[in-house]
Amino acid sequence: MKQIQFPDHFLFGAATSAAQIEGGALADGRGPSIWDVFADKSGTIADGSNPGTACDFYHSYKQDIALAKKLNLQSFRFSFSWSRILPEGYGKVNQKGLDFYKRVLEELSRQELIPNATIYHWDLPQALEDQGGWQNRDSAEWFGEYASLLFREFGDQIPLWATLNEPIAAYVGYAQGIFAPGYCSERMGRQVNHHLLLAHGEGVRRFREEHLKDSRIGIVIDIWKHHPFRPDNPDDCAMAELENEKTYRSYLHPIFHGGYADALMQYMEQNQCMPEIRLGDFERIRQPLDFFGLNCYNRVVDCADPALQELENSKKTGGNFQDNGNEFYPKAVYDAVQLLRDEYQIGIPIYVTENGTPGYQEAPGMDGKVHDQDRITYMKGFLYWIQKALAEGADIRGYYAWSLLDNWEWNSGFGSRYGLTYVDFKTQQRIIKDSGLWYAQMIRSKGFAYDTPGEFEQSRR
Ligand code: IFM
Repeated sequence: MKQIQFPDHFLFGAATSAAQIEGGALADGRGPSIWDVFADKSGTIADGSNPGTACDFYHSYKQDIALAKKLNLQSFRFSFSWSRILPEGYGKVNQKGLDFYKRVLEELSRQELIPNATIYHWDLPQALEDQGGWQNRDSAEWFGEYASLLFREFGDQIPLWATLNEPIAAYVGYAQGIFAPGYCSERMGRQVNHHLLLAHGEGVRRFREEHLKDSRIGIVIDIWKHHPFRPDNPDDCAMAELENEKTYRSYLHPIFHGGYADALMQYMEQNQCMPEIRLGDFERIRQPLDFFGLNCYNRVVDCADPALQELENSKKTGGNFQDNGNEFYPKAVYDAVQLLRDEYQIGIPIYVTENGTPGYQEAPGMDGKVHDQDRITYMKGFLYWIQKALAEGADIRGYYAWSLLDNWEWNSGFGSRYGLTYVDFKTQQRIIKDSGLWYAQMIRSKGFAYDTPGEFEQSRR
């Protein structure tokens, strides 16, 4: 047996987001978000559900924070619901909304859990969407006002702040139609991306204005690196390369290099989807950051031949595919860290702010327990590669499992369970899964034993 050991100061936690766990959609003056409205349109959510109740964290936050403590978590990652605090998106503040987060922060402090807060995790107030949402260039100002309010109310109590979580979700919502608000225009998608980047820059600028002594700010971006299915096939390689540009690099480049990469500019020109970019925009976007939040779940394999791709997709069982049909490729996190270090020379600490895998048929067995061995294997694999990057000098400071609880998984509804804890959405009963028990034990000893590196190192695609 071999042993993986993390340094004492390495932070372990779990991540959540407001729209996915809180519920209380109509409670105490909250305004609707784009996801409340989108979910109520027919055919948008796989099981026809909406986030109205979700895990009812709005009412059960005390028990859930106690649960996080029971799992030995050191940090709790959550997001603020913009429309709970500013139902109209700006202007009049809903004091009851602020009070809820005060209570959550008090409870985290009582349980000695370090708060890690995201300002925006996909749930734009519908009132702002009614004014064009992220398509409106004013969105950067709206976001700035909201962020300043949070910094003034909670600044010092939160050591880790992130402006945005996975800005690509807005692109999916405006360009691909499968996320809220449900538009299908590449041009809109590229424009909203640009506005989210401006909002991010504005949020960081506002943060610096507050001179918070013990708090740091960053952004959370998901890196799903695209690989060619046939590495010696030029079409597959070109396809993967372009996808890398269109996805995570479209954020990393402006944030760290102060502009869009040539390949993306060319793509946007050729496809008539160039966003309106004003003089000075990239200076606003490229603000020095204190840390980088990396969300990493997997890689994507691209094949230019649709028939071959389909054949490949149909083989997704056994081998290095998990029972949920996803490829087991834990090296994805190592690749992402390398990319941040080599291509972007980021030079700031990295936190892995999300990592997890869904179960579609998970339910308690006859013994009342949830045996999710695949999830344990998945986490071990990613932690193995994180440890390897650390050993090679990467400055990775922490790891957050996605997620503390099964929750409302956006357009997949309740059918896609990512939790360390099983949630019965009818009774709101919680059952810690085997993965939660394993994680708690792993955190206690800051490490785990494994058989051979081969378990995690091979890609048997
Ligand atoms: O549930 C989402 C989360 O909101 C953002 N990152 C990916 C998770 C799993 O799909």
